Amino acid sequence: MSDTPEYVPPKVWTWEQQSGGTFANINRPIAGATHDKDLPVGKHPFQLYSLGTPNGVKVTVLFEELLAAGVSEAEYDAWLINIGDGDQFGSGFVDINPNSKIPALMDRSGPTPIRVFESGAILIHLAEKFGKFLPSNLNQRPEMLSWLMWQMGSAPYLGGGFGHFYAYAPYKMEYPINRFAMEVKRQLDVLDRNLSTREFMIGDDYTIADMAIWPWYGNLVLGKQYNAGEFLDVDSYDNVRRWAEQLLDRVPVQRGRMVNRGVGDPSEQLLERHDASDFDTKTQDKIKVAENQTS
Ligand SMILES: N[C@@H](CCC(=O)N[C@@H](CS)C(=O)NCC(=O)O)C(=O)O
Repeated sequence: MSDTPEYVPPKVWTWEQQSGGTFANINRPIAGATHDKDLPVGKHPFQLYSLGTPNGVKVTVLFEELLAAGVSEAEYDAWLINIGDGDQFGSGFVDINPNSKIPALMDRSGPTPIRVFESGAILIHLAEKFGKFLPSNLNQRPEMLSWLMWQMGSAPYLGGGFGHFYAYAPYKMEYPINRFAMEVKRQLDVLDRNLSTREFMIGDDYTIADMAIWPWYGNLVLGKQYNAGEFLDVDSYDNVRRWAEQLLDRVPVQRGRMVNRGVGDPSEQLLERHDASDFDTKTQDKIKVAENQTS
């Protein structure tokens, strides 16, 4: 091993705040709220408190897909939770998600508001509520749930494991980068083999399993995650790439990935979404950018 001297764990672990790395300022070993802060409530039946990270994008893609499919009851307000500023530790947010992670949803469509946290639970709740983006054949429901749960269990190896050590850790460490690169490439191969015989994750039906997997592994093979496309040789996963591009061609996916996004091309960022017309302003911005580039 070429990097750091061997670490000898102490008898009892203690919290070293100065451990470094991106996001070190928000990581702490204690749950619960750090400050009082009520959450805003908009006019729509669904109030989403989120950020345009892969876990957040799963849910905004589903909302945009539902609206595009004509489910007008799925109108939503998407409020920005800036995790870098610690918004996830505000009392109002913790009331909805005791785990202090985005995305968190309040379903205010009925007489009693219902909280839902964990992106997979939110996807299932909405898909079941509106009877959309679930398999048309009931026998395929276990297959859909299997891939959805596969995503929920696998992505932490990609994000918390590979992404953390490759992109966010204070210095590069060979052992964890090797360990997690190996696992992520195995996961990509799992997807590639599945998508070699199927158009979507479970076959002919586009479901919430695709919407859950795309923001993580789709973005990875499109070279949009951790700047690691070349390192992981993502171009070798032809079937995942074909599927990822196919999803990116969908307008609701393009819209969903803009919502609560605060990084990248400004014309692709919609910090908060309260109305379908919010996207039109962004389209105008894009046209202006294109016109300036050609003039
Ligand atoms: N299993 C959760 C994971 C959610 C999650 O990790 N969210 C991250 C952003 S992608 C977060 O809110 N991090 C804030 C923090 O760790 O304090 C889900 O799928 O909803």
